[in-house]
Amino acid sequence: MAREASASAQADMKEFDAVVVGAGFAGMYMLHRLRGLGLTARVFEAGDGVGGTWYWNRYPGARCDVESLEYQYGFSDEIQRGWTWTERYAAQPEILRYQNYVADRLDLRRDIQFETRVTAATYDERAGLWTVETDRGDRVTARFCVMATGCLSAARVPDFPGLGDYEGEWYHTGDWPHAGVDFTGKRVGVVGTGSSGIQSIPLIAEQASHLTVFQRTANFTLPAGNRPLAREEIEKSKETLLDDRAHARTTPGGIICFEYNETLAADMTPEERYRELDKRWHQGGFAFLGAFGDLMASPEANDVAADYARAEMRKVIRNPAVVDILLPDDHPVGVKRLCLDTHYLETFNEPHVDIVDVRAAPIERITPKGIVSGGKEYEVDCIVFATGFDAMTGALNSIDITGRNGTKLREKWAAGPRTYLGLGSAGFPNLFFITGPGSPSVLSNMIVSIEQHVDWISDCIRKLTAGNIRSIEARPDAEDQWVEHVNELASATLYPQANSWYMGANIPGKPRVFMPYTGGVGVYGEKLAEVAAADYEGFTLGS
Ligand code: NA7
Repeated sequence: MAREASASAQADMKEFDAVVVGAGFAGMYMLHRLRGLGLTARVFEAGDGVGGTWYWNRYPGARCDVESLEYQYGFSDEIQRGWTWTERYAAQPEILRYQNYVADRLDLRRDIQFETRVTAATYDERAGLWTVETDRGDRVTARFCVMATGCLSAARVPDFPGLGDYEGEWYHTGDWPHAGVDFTGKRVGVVGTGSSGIQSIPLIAEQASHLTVFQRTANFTLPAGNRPLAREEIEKSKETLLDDRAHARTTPGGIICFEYNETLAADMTPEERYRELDKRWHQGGFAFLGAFGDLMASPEANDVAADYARAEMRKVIRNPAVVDILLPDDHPVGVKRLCLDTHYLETFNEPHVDIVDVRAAPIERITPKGIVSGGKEYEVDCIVFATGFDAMTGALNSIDITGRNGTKLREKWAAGPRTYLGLGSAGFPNLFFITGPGSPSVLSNMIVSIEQHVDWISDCIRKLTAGNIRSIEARPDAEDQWVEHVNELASATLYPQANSWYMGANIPGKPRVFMPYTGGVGVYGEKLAEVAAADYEGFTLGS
C-alpha cells in the first residue's frame, strides 16, 4: 500500500488505494479515516464544495430535524469543542458552515475533486481493482470503492407533461439556487408537503403575494420547538458529547435527547397515554413516536397517538374550509417521516394562502402559465417542487456500477436493493455503501449511522490490508438471509402501510420494498461487531 501522497503529487495520480464518491458527512469522515490508515484516497464530489445534503438543500427554512447537539461528528473531541451551535435545530447555512469548518480543520479539500460526478465504476477481477470514471473524463483505479452518495441525494421532479413549456421559473428544494430566490410579490405554487414543503411554505408565504400549495398526502406535523441554545447546555454538551455518542450508538435511533417508553399502550390507562403523548408532543421532535413501546407496531396504539396528533393539529387551523384537507387520515402516524414545523399549519390561516387537494384531483399538466389540477388552471409566476428524492437507491443506481462477471448493480437491484448489512452486495468485491439500504440509515440520526459504518469499513480495510487479503465480498446466502430479516422486521411494524419513500412508493415503477433496517442502531451495531469479530462472517475473503 502506498503511503499518503502529497497534495501536489496526488493531483496527477490515476491510482489510489481508495475512491470515495461524495463529500457529505459520510465522504468527509471516510476520507479522514482512510488517511489515518496511511492510504491514498480521492473523493469525487458533484458540488463545488463539501456538504452533500446540506450543500444542495438550500431552500428557505431548510433545517435538520435532529437536534444540533446530536447532529454533529462525535469522533473528535477537538473538533466538537471547537464548534458552537446556536439553535436547537440547526438551519442549513449553519450546518454547511460546520461542515466547512471540519473540512478546514482536517484539511480535507486537497483530496476532493469537486464539480465532478462519477458516472461508472467497474471491477476488474483479475487485477482486483475498481476503475472509476467521471463526467470530466477522469479514469482512476482503486482497490476499494466507497459509496458515500447519500440516501436523499437524487432529487426528483415528477414527470408532469408541459413543464418544458412553463414560462415562469421553477425550482426543486433539493437543488436550490445558491443565490437564493426572492418570491416578493409573486404568485407561487408549491407542490409537495413532506418535510421540505412543510419547512419552506411558511417562509415562502411571507414573501409571496399569493401561495397555492398542491398537496397529495396530508402529513403529520408537530411544532419543532426550535429556540436558541442556552450557553449552559452548549457547555455541558461539550463536556459530555463523546460519552453521549457512545450511549447514542446503543439506542434505537442514535439519539439520546429522549427515551423510548417501553410500556405497551394497552398496559397504560387513557390518562397515562394522554400524559405521555402530551409531554412528548410539546417537547418537540421525534420523542412523540416513543410514547408507547408498540406505537410503531400496533394499529390500536398508533391510532391513539394519531388521534392525539390530529386533535393538536386541528387546534391551530382556523380556516374550517381546509381542516379536512390538512389533517392526515390515510396512514398511521410515523410511518411517513414525521415532520417538524415552525408555523406551518398557521400559514393556512392567511388569506393569501390556498391549498389544493391533488389526491382528489391529481396534477394533470403544467401549462405556460401554471398548474392544472381537476380541470382547473392555477396561474403562478413560479413553481417550487418539494417533491422529494429517489431515496436510498437513486444515487447509487445513477452510476453504472459493474461488478464481477459483468454484473450490473442496477440490474441486480431491479426488484429492490439487495445488500448484506447495508454495507456490501454479493458480486461487488471491495465496494462499500455508507448507510446503504438494509441498514438503519434514514430511520436514525444519520451522523451516528455514518460514523458506525465508516468506523466498520475502516477497520475492515485495515485488517484486509494488514493480512494481505485482496478482497471482501458479501456471500449470496448471507445477503439473502439479511434481506429476508430486514423484510421480516419491517413487516412486524406499521411502516409498510404507507406510500412512503422508505418503500420507494413516491417513484412510479420503483419496486415497493421497505429499504431501511427497522431493528435500531444499537442492535444493528451489535450485529456489525459480531460479524467483524467472527472474521467477517457472511463475507468471502479473497486472497
Ligand atoms: P418527501 O418527504 O418525499 O415529500 C415529497 C412531497 O411531494 C410529498 O408530499 C409527496 O406526496 C409530494 N409529491 C411527490 N410527487 C408528487 C406528484 N406527482 N404530485 C403531487 N405531489 C407529489 O420529500 P422531502 O424533500 O419533503 O423530504 C425528504 C426527507 O428529507 C424528509 O423525510 C426528511 O428526512 C428530510 P406523497 O406523500 O408522495 O403523496
